[in-house]
Amino acid sequence: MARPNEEVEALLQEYADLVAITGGDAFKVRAYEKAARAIGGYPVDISHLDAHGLREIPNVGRSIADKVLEYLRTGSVAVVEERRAKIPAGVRELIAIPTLGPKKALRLHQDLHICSVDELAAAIASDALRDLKGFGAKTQENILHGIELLRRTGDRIPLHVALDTAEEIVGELSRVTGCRRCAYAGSLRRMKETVGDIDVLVAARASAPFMDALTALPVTAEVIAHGPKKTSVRTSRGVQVDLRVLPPASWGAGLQYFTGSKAHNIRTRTLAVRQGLKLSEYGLFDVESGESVASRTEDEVYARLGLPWIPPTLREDRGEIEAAQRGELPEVVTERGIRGDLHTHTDLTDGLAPLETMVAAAAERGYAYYAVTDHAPRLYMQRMTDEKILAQRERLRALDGTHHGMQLLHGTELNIGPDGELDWPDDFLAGFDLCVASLHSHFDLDRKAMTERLVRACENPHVHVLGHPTTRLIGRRAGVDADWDEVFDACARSGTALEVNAQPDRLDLGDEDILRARRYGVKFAVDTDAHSVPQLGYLRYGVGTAQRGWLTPDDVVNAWPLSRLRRFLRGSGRS
Ligand code: DGT
Ligand code: CA
Ligand code: CA
Ligand code: ZN
Repeated sequence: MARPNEEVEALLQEYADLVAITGGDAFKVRAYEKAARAIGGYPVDISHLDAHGLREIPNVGRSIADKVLEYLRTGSVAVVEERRAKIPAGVRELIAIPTLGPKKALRLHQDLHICSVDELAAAIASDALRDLKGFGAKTQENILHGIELLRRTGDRIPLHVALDTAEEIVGELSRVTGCRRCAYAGSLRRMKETVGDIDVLVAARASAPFMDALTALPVTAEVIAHGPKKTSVRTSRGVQVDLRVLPPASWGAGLQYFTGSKAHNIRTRTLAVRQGLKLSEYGLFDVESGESVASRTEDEVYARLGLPWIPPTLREDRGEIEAAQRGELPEVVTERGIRGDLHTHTDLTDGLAPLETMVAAAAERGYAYYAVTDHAPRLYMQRMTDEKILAQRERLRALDGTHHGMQLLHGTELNIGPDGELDWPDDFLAGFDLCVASLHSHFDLDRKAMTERLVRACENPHVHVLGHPTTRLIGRRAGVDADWDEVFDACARSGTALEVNAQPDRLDLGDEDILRARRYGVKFAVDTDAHSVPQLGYLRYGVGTAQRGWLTPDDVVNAWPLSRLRRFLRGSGRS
């Protein structure tokens, strides 16, 4: 398809969404949607057409043709810009939820200032829709279901959806009489960014009570297979769950086997064979005598293979077996090892909670320090001004140290312009303790321009963290195209940390990119980018991803004591 056609299709679809969400008439919305599809599917490059040619496209009348011409001539359309300015981009995301119409989306925005799907999910979780007319329990349930549908990425389930389900199921099965151990295994235990299905293991003498319990759980919508060794169900969210019950003596071997990955298991089995042993989900056996030599704990199984215990997040056959044999496994960063969050928002821009609430919640997590990084002026929906951010700084300074001694850093999330330029002049930037710089627009520059843009932003001495570097959205948007080796090298040289953004639909950088960036000696920041209190809890997904990228506390600037972090922020982190 010709590129201008695609661009105009997206623009008209966006206009339709904007009209719908601002309560415009349904006829107009449909007219723009139809025209969008027609132009997208039109076989001729529309940039070669005049007004007459455009109107030959089905569903394109004069008014739409005029807007297309305006776009082709100037690169934008005035009425679209006007509507855009009225509505945060995130609200448009809301009407993508299959069970939520534009009217309701608008209400959520106007009455509760909800601007994204994640915020909506958090609002429902915290019962914030309680008093909103037309949003009864049933409606909320439908919306949650719609959010799940939206988040499902192909056949694979996002990590956080799977984790919620798995924890609920493990909680239920742990209460069944006779349960010795219960845990989830598989790709979920390895914290992969999406999982195919959930593998749950139980250690018990009798399997039937657990198999029956799983099929009877409220979340179970359908029983796929029901047997003594394995039972598979599908939940109401469409997630498949495999339950296996193991004899207690086989727990360690079973957990090791079903945690995988398959590639890792092939390596451990080969190690076993070389020692005259056989490794299965039931144990590690001596081939000659048939006797079990290790099976109760994973530790025991790995030890008998001549290895230290390997963290599940490393079990991908990406060098962990060799590192373990050499005694050089990384001591991966843990959630407890993170001393502060360096990328968070408040209701001064698109966050849900006021500064005071976010700070109090962060302190509850036991952080030693915490940075507030609201959006900068260029993201003009957020209406940031110098006065507003300076007033926030005053409020923040007054709160500094008042919650369990937690130290506050005043920061901002800058927008990297098309040429790598930033929102504020250097002297203003110098007033911040910390600057995150991120891409929020112009995602389709060519590789060379994108690389230069990112490198230029990183080289600004006031930029400390490159936020969600690739800007991918898992299952929805690929990352931008850049020469990442060059960007990573620039980050290492300029002392700019790469973010591991913990938003579960971002996880950006992802594990593979982290592994690649690490080789340049780059430092990282594992941040939640929280827009609400519950999102501070997203940290676990960022830490899981950081572990999959083999990061240690030394690699992660927000695992450092504040004094070392401050040196890094002042620039002595630069080499
Ligand atoms: P997923 O569900 O696609 O995200 O990925 P996994 O890793 O959870 O894979 P799954 O659910 O098919 O199996 C769970 C674990 O069980 C897997 O990681 C390793 C182990 N496993 C399953 N089938 C095999 C197999 O044929 N050979 C070996 N060595 N291990 C297996
Ligand atoms: Ca699985
Ligand atoms: Ca499975
Ligand atoms: Zn942010």
